[in-house]
Amino acid sequence: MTSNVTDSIVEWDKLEMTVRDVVGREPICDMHTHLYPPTFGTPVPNRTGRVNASGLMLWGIDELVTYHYLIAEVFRVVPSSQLPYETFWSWPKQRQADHIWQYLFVENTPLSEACRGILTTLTRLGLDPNEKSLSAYRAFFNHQDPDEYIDRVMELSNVKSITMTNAVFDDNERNRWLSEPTIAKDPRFRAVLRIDPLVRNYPHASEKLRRWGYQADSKPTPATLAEVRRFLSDWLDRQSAIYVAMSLPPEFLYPAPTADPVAAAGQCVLAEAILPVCAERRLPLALMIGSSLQTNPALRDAGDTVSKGDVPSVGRLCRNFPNNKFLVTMLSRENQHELCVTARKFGNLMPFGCWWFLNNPSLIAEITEMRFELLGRTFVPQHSDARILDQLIYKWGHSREIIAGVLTEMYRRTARTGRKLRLQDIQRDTTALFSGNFEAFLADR
Ligand code: RAT
Ligand code: ZN
Repeated sequence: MTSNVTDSIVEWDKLEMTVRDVVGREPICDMHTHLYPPTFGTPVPNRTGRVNASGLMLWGIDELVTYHYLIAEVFRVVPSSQLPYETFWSWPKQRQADHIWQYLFVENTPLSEACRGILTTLTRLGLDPNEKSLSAYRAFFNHQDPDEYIDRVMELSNVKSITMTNAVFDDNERNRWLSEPTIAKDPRFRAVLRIDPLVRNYPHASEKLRRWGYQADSKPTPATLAEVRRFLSDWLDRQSAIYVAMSLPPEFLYPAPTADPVAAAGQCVLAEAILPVCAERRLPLALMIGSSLQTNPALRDAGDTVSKGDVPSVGRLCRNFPNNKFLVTMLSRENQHELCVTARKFGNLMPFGCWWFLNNPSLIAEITEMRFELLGRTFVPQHSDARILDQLIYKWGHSREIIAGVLTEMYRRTARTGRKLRLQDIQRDTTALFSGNFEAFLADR
């Protein structure tokens, strides 16, 4: 684009079209997913024939349709009184997928965001979303090569970089890193060290640390904390992780209540091992706050829920650890305003994404508008949280559309004051929102 084009003032009646065009063309850096490259194995049948039952790279129709959001939804339509949870879980994945397709897509109108996502994905892949069974889709996916298919999905979703979630306390994942040191050399993917158990349940995590050769007592003594720091350093080096992450329960408080020894131990590990290691390496710590695990354990991965977290605790962490950088997302709608206000007070806090149960059009629009109003463009509006590769297509397709709509409205308000908007302003803001703010936060030393 020549400079006089980018310098040109965008006319009022072209504003929406221009914003949608710029936002649609902007490559995305997806800062939180649960996606993996093929080196981590894939359980999905495909034309390479390299199928690995415990593989972590999930993609294809059966994975898409059995996404845990849809499992929760199918039990609304066919409740456990008609189909016991254990019966559903005993079925092979294909049968589970057939059941979900039948009840959420064939016998009912797919209205929910997770259902609509499947339809968007199929359509963008050139498939007809009206099929009565999954067989035509299966035939399509069986003909894909996982590695080439990643390129196709990244192109369709216009995602330039995928950030993984590398859960080191998951034995399947951990063993893969240990047995194959070059496992994460795929330039399309970046690693993130995920360490929930260290803070959520340190005494339990310490048992694993001991098994792995770290002299970590179940109480966080000074010698133990040094060993936890050594463990973190080993894994940060092994993964070349770009940040450290954990999800925390709604009850998370800083400082931790002294009457709760597990929370107190977790806080000690956070304050004296995790945060110092992050500060020393200038790596952000991502806190994802508000997930209550297993409110209905029979639903397994679909059984978690949301409650309000404590935003003042986030503020206290930002204030007491000024040399740390915090990426924070909160699961409860009610926490969003306080989180924005806290971000106005602390430059080392970057709010990000509309997480999980917030990843719905009405809530993305509301939260994004509020963030613009309180923070200008200094936030990361969205991450996909995709667990299944193909979801990038719909999660980003849907979010781009909503963010472009909100951004247009913000520009209209600004333009109404008499301020002129140039194409380059729109381009600069869009790049900041979809990759620049995150990259700058990572790079800020
Ligand atoms: O959104 C999800 O798929 C959740 O199950 C969680 O994985 C959550 O995103 C997390 O990272 O803990
Ligand atoms: Zn996640």
